[in-house]
Order: sequence, then C-alpha cells, then structure tokens
Amino acid sequence: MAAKLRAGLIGCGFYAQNHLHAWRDLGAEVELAAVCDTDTDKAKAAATKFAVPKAYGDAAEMLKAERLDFVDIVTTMPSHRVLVLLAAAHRTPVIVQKPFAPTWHDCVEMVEACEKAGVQLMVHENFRYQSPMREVRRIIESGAIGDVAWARINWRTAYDIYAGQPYLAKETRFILLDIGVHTLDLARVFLGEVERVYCEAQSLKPGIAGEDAATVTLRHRSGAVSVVDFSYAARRDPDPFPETLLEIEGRRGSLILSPGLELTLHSDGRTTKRSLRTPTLPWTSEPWHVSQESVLNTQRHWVECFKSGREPDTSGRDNLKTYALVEAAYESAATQQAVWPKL
Ligand code: NAD
Ligand code: 89Y
Repeated sequence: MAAKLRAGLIGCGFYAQNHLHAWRDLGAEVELAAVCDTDTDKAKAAATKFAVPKAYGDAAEMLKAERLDFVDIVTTMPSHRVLVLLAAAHRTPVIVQKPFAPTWHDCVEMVEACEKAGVQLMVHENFRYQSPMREVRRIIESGAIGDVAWARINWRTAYDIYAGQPYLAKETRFILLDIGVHTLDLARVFLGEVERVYCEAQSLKPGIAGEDAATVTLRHRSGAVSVVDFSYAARRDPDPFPETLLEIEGRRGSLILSPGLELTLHSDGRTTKRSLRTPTLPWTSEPWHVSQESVLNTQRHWVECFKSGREPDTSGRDNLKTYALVEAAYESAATQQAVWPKL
C-alpha cells in the first residue's frame, strides 16, 4: 500500500473548516500532519476537532519542523504571497485559496517562484469542480448543444456573507476578486479564452469599501459572447445563494440552469429536465452544500494530479488567465473602454 501524503494546512478560519472535513474524507490517501494559524487558539481547536497531531502558530516554524508532501493555504489573500514563497523555498508543493493575491505582480511572482523551485502550485478555484458545473461542462463537450455562441453566467444574492466573512466589507477591490474570479473562470471553461472585456461595476450597499456588483461582457476568441454578472445586493425571491446560474446557447440547442439547480436541456428540438443537485455529505448542509462539496472535489483533483505528476487544471499558471480577466474588468470599469486581457 502506498504511503499517505503528509499535508500541512495553514489558516484555520471560517472556510478552512470545509478543507479540514474534506481532507478527513480523503484520509485513505492524505494524512493531515499539522495545522497552523497565527491565532493559536484556532490552530489548537482545529487540531483537537480533526485529530491532527501538531498545531503551530507560525508557518515558517511548521515548514522547518515537519516533513510535508504539500501545504494547503486557507488564509485570506494578503498573506498568500509570503506563504507561497515560503513553501517554494522549502520545495513544498502548495495549494492556495482564491483570490490568488491582491495584485497581478504578486500572482506572477508566486507562479515563477514555484516553477523555479520545481513544485506544483494549484489555486483552490473550486467553482469549476462543483458537481453541477462539471456536468454542464460534460454536456457542452458532448456536443449536445453544438458550438456555444452565447452565454449568461450569473451569481446574484443578498445573503449576508459579511457575517461569516467580515473582511469582505473592507476590500477596495471586492466582488470582482471575490466572485468574479470564480464566474470568469467558468466563462473560460465553458466558452474558451477571451479576447475582449467590458465591465460596469457598482457599489450598492452603504458603508462597504469596494464594488459589490458587476456586469462583465466578454468576447471569446471563438466568436462567442458571454455576460457574466454578479451581485451581493440582489434582493431576489428565491435567493439562489450560493448557486451559479446559467443560460448557454449553442448551434444545436441550449442549456438553462435555474434556481434550485434545475437543468433544462434543449437539444435538436427535444427538451429534457432534471435536477443537478447532489445529496448532502455528513458534514455539508444547505445552502452551502454545493460549495462545500466542491472543496472535496478540488482536493481530490489535487491528489490525483499529485500522484500522476500532472499539472492541476487550476494551476497557478492557469489561474493567471482568469486573474487577467479580473484585471481587465477593473481597467474597463475605470476607463469605460473595452480592454484586451494581458493573457
Ligand atoms: P478567515 O479570516 O476566517 O480565516 C483565515 C485564517 O487565516 C484566520 O484564522 C487567520 O488568523 C489565519 N491567518 C492569516 N494569516 C496567517 C498566516 N500568515 N499564517 C497562518 N495563519 C494565518 O478567512 P476565510 O473566510 O476562511 O477565508 C480564507 C480564504 O478562503 C479567503 O481567501 C477567501 O476568499 C477564501 N474563501 C473561498 C471560498 C471558496 O468558495 N473558494 C469561500 C469562502 C472563502
Ligand atoms: O467568498 C465567496 C466565495 O468564494 O464563494 C462564496 C463566498 O464564500 C461568499 O460569497
């Protein structure tokens, strides 16, 4: 039997609870050897709850003391650059949560440092690993709706995300980095790489520092056009949080994903309807289930790639292409011009 991979997790806050559960589910292949948080109470609490042998308050100390096959960084983005460069210096492969970093320069530096060190770097860009998004991708790739000509990818809610993630209210570059990274990544997955970007951003909730709504129009290299829109100030009934909803039109048909993850597939004049919901896991619950389950799918993808030596689909290098769309969207919103992304 192959030895288990020894992992270290850095950042034991709100979303890391899902990572901890998912690593436990992957326990046949991965052993969580250590956890770390600058808030040592959180590190100790995670170690106790998930039976992790060691808890650290300093990532440098953890990497020096432990023999780890990889680290999983679940801190907020200001710390990502320092932590990824630390892992690269220890020649330790690394997963880092989205958003990759506050600036383009930081993202490039992390990608180059890991490439130079010869270690894999994966961004935990989990939306494309959500079960419904995987199924939609499979349908598109099967040719059932033909070549895609147009799509709308939307993520709109008024769910109180500030309760669990209070730091979001202080981000001057807010929803384009928080949700734009996910939905623009899906636009690349479903319609291919992007030639041109136009964006209108809005700041709707009083008292927040950045934009909490944006509408982005993309011209894809294939000639397809997509509208990617997202808002944290959309008062809807039902509120679809945290579902990504879709309208995708191809030359042979269309695919609509409605609230409740209800799929309507229209192909060559024939229509079928079915649910893309998946059953909850012992540690997931609605409304977060679709997000929580994707953490497990993302980590499983990492383990499979690790074992086969393959570059993960959401490698740091791949994520630069998504981040370039975010940068282009910010530039477009500021200049009121269409912008050609850097990559
Ligand atoms: P959080 O503030 O609740 O947790 C972050 C933890 O990291 C804190 O406990 C903090 O003490 C710790 N930390 C910060 N710097 C550290 C360092 N240098 N070393 C060790 N520990 C450090 O934040 P969160 O809401 O859990 O978000 C974490 C990341 O997860 C963010 O980047 C966020 O965008 C992302 N996130 C992703 C999804 C998703 O669907 N992919 C959902 C929610 C959050
Ligand atoms: O931060 C966001 C994300 O990445 O997915 C959902 C979220 O946690 C809140 O909207």
